Amino acid sequence: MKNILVIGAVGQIGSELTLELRKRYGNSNVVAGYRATKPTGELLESGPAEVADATNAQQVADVVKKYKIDTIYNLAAILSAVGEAKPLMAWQVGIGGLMNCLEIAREFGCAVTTPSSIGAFGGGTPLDNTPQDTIQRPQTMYGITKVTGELLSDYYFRKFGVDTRSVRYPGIISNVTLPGGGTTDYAVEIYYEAVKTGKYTCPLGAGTFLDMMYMPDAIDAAIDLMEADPAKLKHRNAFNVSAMSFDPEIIAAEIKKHIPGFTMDYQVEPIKQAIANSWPNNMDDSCARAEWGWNPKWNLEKMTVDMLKAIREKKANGLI
Ligand code: AKB
Repeated sequence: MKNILVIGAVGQIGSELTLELRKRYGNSNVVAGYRATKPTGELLESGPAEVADATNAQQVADVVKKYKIDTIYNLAAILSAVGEAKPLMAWQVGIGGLMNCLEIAREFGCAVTTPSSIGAFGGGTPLDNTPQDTIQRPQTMYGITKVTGELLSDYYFRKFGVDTRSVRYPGIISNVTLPGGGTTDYAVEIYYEAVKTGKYTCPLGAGTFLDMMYMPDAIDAAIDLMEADPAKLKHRNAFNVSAMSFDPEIIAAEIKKHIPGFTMDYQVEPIKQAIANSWPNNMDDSCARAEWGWNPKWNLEKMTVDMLKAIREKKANGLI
């Protein structure tokens, strides 16, 4: 990777991934691609930023040509809960955007990574220790775009030699940019509410186990996979990766260790609950470990300390 374009650079993952890529590959070599919201602060000041809407092939191609891009991180997506409200938009962004990236990558010789997700599972997938290769019949539009994305990415690799690789992310927990419209967002919101108000109303019921990961591990996964020796990759799109699995009771109990007065109640949102019920409780990520050395560093205990510290700082600085 020499010249990198991050599409979706102002989003939850993009805002942190872009800065980490700049640290590792040089500020001027990583372009922050955005659609409607221009980057601000360090993201804008530390390197190039360009309008690059994944659904606009010309815009993306122009940026790829201008900066001699060799690697595209395509993070444009409509997450699972919003995807159920806006299925056509979810398809247009998820698959229209991906097809543009794949075609541009074919023409200009770029590598492409488009994260898949636990959303790619469902409809008969074994939910415990979910295998790398298993049944994928998701019933959400988000999941359908993720499975289709995995297949298209494999197709472009086999048919045209485009270097496509990706991970299946679990819920990503972070404290820089909020997620939006996902089923796993509760695991971010709970920390903010714990610090701001000391209480949280959870949209998923007790006993709903889901895979999760702290942002630093998510960023390492994205970069390490793109740096991996291709000769060692038996799989490509997409690798199960996980760092922890918990339900709302477990994360709430962990927060309570630091904020003893914290309380949580439940108001289950049926659409989110149905989605969560169809997703793995915990994935088997042994292929990622064996093929490219995946090894997460953060568990629930360590992450909780770090999340609460960061959010308390935001509160002290009047940012939340
Ligand atoms: C969502 O909840 O939609 C996402 C995901 C797990 O892909 N965070």
